[in-house]
Amino acid sequence: MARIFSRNVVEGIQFQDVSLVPIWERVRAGERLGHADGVRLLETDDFTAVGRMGDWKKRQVSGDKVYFVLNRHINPTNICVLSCTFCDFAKNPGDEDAYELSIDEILDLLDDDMHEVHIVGGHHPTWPFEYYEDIVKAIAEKFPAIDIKGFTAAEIDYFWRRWNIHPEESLARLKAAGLKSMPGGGAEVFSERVHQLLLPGKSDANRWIEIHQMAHGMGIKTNCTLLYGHIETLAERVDHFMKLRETQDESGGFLAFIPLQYQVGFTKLVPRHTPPMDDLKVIATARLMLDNIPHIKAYWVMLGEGTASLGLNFGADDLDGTIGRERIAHAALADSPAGLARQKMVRLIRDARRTPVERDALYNEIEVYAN
Ligand code: V47
Repeated sequence: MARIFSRNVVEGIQFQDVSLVPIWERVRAGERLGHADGVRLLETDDFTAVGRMGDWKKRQVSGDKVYFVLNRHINPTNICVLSCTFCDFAKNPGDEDAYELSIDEILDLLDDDMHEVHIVGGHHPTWPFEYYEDIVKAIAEKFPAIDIKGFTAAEIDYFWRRWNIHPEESLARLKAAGLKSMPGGGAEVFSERVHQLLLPGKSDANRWIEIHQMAHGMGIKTNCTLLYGHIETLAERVDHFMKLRETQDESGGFLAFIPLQYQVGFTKLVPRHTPPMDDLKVIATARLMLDNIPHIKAYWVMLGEGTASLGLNFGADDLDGTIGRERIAHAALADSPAGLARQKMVRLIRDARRTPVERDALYNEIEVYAN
């Protein structure tokens, strides 16, 4: 029997799933979406309509532009006191593949062309806080043109738990040393159920939010993330979006949201990673729900280059950066390359029929690559 599709075209979008039409009407009217809307967007098979809505919303914010940055991810150590069940990166001291980078080794990974360094590492059992401060100082001194984006809220909380250095103090000292912004990692999923199952012992949702709000209050911009595609439910993903949106209403310092697709690696919480259709719906739903966060990244390292480039038509306006030698996703067997050249970033963005814009960590434009 022939399958009959409805032919509902509303304001330029053809809907196969007519339950999305009221959502589209609210998006066009500039109204906030609710929890049920978010779940509907993630559930539906009409992913092209979801993508068109996400793209429309993206264009309201950044037009045709898609940002990228010449950057380098540096993970100073993989030695970590935690054993989060989704993480392949963390090692114990003495493990064959455990490593610790010296400040000179870190400086050797950077060069003058770069505009951002992203620093995230394990919760090291004995490295004093001053070592992190010295890393930031040394980079700021040798490479004044590189914006330093470093330390997840979970690491800032660990400095408190391990060394009794209050987050306000560690953030102030890191800022004085040269820290410009903070990455969004460590948020995982703001669900107490998931937290208990996957990361007991790591700082929880309230603490993550508190530290980001503290940073915002001190003029430090931050990013935010969601780790999805493991044991979380669709409703828990949407709860997470709503909490991020509330946080941003209050303190306003999030620059970008990055959906992190769970890399199955050796931890295998689920048999396979999420299919591209789900990744694209997560990007579009984030764009539509997070109406107060300006940038949404399609993180090519975890999504792969193809899905990331498609994500630029589903509401994402940022491809992150060239990255250099990424270790967290690659420890979990990500099959993307470890880094991409500037020309490759430009090509992925042009493939998506968008205008590449090179930026710094704070989204100041460095160069627009006219098409
Ligand atoms: O905090 C760990 C996650 C994060 C796995 O702010 C995993 O601009 C997937 O936060 N599969 C680090 N994810 C990456 C991160 C990030 C990346 C790019 C840009 C920005 C930004 C932030 O990766 C960790 C954790 O949430 N993670 N293991 C895994 N198996």
